Amino acid sequence: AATAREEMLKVYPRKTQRKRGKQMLVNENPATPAEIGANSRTVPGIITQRGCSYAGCKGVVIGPIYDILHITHGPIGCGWYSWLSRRNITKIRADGEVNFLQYSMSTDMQEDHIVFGGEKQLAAAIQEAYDEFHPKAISVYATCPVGLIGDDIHTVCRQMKEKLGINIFGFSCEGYKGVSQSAGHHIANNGVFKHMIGLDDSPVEAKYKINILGEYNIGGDAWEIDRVLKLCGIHIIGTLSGGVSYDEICNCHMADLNVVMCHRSINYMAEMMEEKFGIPWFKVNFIGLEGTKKSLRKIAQYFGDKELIDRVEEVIAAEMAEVRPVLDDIRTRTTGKTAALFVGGSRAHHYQDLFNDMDMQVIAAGYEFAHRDDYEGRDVLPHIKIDADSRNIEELVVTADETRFDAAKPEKKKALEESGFTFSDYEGMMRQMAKDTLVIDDISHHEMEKLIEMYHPDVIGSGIKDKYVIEKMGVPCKQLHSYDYGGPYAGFKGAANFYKDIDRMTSTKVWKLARAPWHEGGSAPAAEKEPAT
Ligand code: CFM
Ligand code: HCA
Repeated sequence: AATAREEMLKVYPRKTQRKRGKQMLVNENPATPAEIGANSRTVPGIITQRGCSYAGCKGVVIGPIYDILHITHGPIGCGWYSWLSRRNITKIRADGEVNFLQYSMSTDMQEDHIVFGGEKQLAAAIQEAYDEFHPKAISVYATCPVGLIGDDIHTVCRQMKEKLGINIFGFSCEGYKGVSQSAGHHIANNGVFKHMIGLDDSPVEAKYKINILGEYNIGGDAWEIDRVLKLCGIHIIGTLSGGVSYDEICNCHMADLNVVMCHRSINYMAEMMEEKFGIPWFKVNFIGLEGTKKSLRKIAQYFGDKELIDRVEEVIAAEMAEVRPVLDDIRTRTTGKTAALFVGGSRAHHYQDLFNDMDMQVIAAGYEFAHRDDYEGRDVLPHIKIDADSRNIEELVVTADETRFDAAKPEKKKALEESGFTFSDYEGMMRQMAKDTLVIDDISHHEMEKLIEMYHPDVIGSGIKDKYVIEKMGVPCKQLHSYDYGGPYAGFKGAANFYKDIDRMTSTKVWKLARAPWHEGGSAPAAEKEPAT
């Protein structure tokens, strides 16, 4: 692994070597992870897979709320780019509901708006959208040029909110706001918290009420999680923000517990809801059989009712009886194969569990934009240096709600903690990875090519920006963002889907037959070379 790392760094100028060197580690002591350089600017000229702050705010966190109208204030490209390109799927679940996600609304800024200002255009767009659709709420997203010319989207939103009498709010999520989409997550969390959370105090009639935070229903994952929890008798008030409605979000502070799937995109919300309402949170993972079982058991333990604990065991037994034979069969072909995962800010970790289920080894992994805590665990939080790029993003000061803070919850939390139960926890990716595996933050195309040449993994989990580069080198690539039209991969049925897809991809001989034109008469395709160890 150390040689591979050196090989990757070799071509860079000295200054880049120093910077990238900190972002690429050999995981020498998994139990005490080394410090990794993360959440810093990509070196100009390096081909990165990262996105922008607008993508993280509109595309990822708020965009999936299906019955509010999302208006992109900017040139049409930004609205176009984020128009159904992420697979956060939705359906209407009750009579009278609306789903606006098939629309892409934009102010379609032109040159004269950049020169003379686009505020009038924005007010007109909100009016037009309101007249046409009469939504419950409208949210407005600023793109790079809007921030550069200084359009005051928040005043426009406030004025239109007064005029139309519906909830209208804006996000200053200009693409350049941070070093990646991660900044947009934080901006989105702040906005959802300020403008939606806590608006509706209607009681929810259910014995065990939770929210799932950081689950976006890619390929139907949230529906599978919902199915399993329903079988157990656990009620989800809101899934933030997969397949979720405006009303559910306004009401989700009525939950007993928040469980967090994607720590990177939504840890801010979990913390703020605890401070304001007293709702405790812990990390779960519904990707992989072990993670799913562990997460269900932990939720049952939190409530502590024997009836629920028993019910969860019954559900696990019944679901495992279905998926175990699938896994047993597939393992005969996947055992010992290798994988590398480079995805976003949580999946490069979560999906290791599914590969472990299949007895496959993850030889290298990394996030695109996660922070040190997602690599090394939340215990490093006090030691993370705040730089100019992160200081850019507002930190909300949150205090306990005078009437709605439920003091019984922190008491319950304390009692459970005394018995060894953990809350507000995330141990990060590196602790779970094997010794001497490679950990690479914000991997570049050059490093990916070197990795393939040296390790030739049986499959790589990544995204659209490098999928075909990888496949041209004779390695199958599973998109772990969109699932390549597949999924769900969460929960029990999702795990079975994943095993089957990976089995197909790693068992076919087609990759060995792929011969790129430049190989004609030249060197053999990578697939025929012996993998390095
Ligand atoms: Fe969280 Fe996500 Fe991810 Fe993410 Fe994303 Fe995504 Fe992702 Mo693409 S919220 S960090 S910003 S799990 S869109 S659903 S797949 S990069 S690993
Ligand atoms: C985003 C969205 C994305 C991109 C996926 C990819 C997604 O970052 O703006 O690069 O393949 O999941 O759709 O992460």
